Amino acid sequence: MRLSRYFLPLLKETPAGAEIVSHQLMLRAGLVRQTAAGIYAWLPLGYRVLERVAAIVRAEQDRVGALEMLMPTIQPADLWRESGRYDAYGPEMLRILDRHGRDLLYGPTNEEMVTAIFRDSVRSYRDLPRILYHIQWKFRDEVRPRFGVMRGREFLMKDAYSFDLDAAGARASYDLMFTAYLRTFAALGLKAVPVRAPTGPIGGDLSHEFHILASTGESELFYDSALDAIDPADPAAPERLRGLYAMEAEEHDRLGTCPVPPERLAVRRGIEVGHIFFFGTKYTKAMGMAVPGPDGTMVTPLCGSYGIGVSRLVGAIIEASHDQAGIIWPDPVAPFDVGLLNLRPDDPAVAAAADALEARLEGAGLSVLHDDRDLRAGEKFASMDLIGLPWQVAVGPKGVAAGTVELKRRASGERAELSPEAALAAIAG
Ligand code: P5A
Repeated sequence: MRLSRYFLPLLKETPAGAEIVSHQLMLRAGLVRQTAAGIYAWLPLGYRVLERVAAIVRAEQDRVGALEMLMPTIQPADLWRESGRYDAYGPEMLRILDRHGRDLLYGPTNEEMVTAIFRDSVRSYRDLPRILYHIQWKFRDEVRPRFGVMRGREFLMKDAYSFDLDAAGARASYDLMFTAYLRTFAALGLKAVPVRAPTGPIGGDLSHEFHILASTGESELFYDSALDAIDPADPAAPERLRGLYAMEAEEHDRLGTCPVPPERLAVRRGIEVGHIFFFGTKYTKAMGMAVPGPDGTMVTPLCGSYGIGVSRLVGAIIEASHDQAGIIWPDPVAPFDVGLLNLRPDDPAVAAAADALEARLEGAGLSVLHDDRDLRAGEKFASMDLIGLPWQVAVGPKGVAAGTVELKRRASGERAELSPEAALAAIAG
């Protein structure tokens, strides 16, 4: 992809009103633009990241047998009257009137809708267990949308819903999702800490939040400092993370006695990127779902719901991975694998070498953003650092004469003069 034909509106200055680094960098690096308070348009570069994050979330849901579907954003109010949440949800719900005077709403979550859909088609216990999910935009009219996509009003969520016949099955579904979540965050290159949590307006008996540790997080966490030594890339990381103590401040205080000795207890802030709930028959009972069990008696299915903030994750990843110069994308979510810098677009030999290298990189299955713009080299390097692609390859007149390019790894800053073949081999790993 040639940058001269791309849409990448970079900002030199830190935009006023963007309080935290991820919000500043998302605006400066041309990933998003705000269109109304708490509502964002995803520009081409940002949308590629959002899609890659969603793809990883999807792969881990599919892997545990959850079934993808797509429910609409707009829901009829009557569904929520059935569960009793229409009035209870309050001003966070965006309520809409259609031309016939019927009450609609922009869905803040989908427990009611999925329960109604499943209820209307489920015939017997053989149709259970099932986990259904979708990745869809939600709207919550937050009092104080802030921190960019981190606390938006419109945001992308992966929400899954499990239906089980008995408590043991429901617990197994919950554990399956718990494991899928730890795998998802690890695959995104993140260390996410599971935290026992209160259930809030979703309701229910058992709940965990998943937090990325970052100073700008909205929650204060007490945790076993053994967590700090865990490398998210370690295949055993999910199991270790599962076992260690971590609690939100309020819950930690309520507990009174802490199982972790004081010298091992750490306090840091966390960004909640996922939240799972087991709430039993809360919605199935209120909405009249019952299926004939194996012995013919009617059974009310037990349910859980499982959310991941897909758009919030993009901000959280930047909070966890940036430096003074800009974003440092973890390889699995980077919008392009390689930033190719043509340092002298006016020099035909350099342009030919850069074009040839772009073709070879793409031929090897790598995605390339080729900066062929007529700008000073310094500005090109600064732009590439800002947008944070994992690899940079610079092609200039001296290198072309010597048969080399300069390869830089964004995360470590390490540079090397190599032949184009060697650079390709290093990137392709
Ligand atoms: C679980 C799935 C639910 O809504 N119902 C369906 C349950 N849970 S939740 O905790 O309220 O939200 C799930 C995740 O969505 C993200 N999130 C947000 N992201 C950006 N802006 C917001 N205003 C916002 N609100 C919630 C969080 O990552 C949360 O964990």
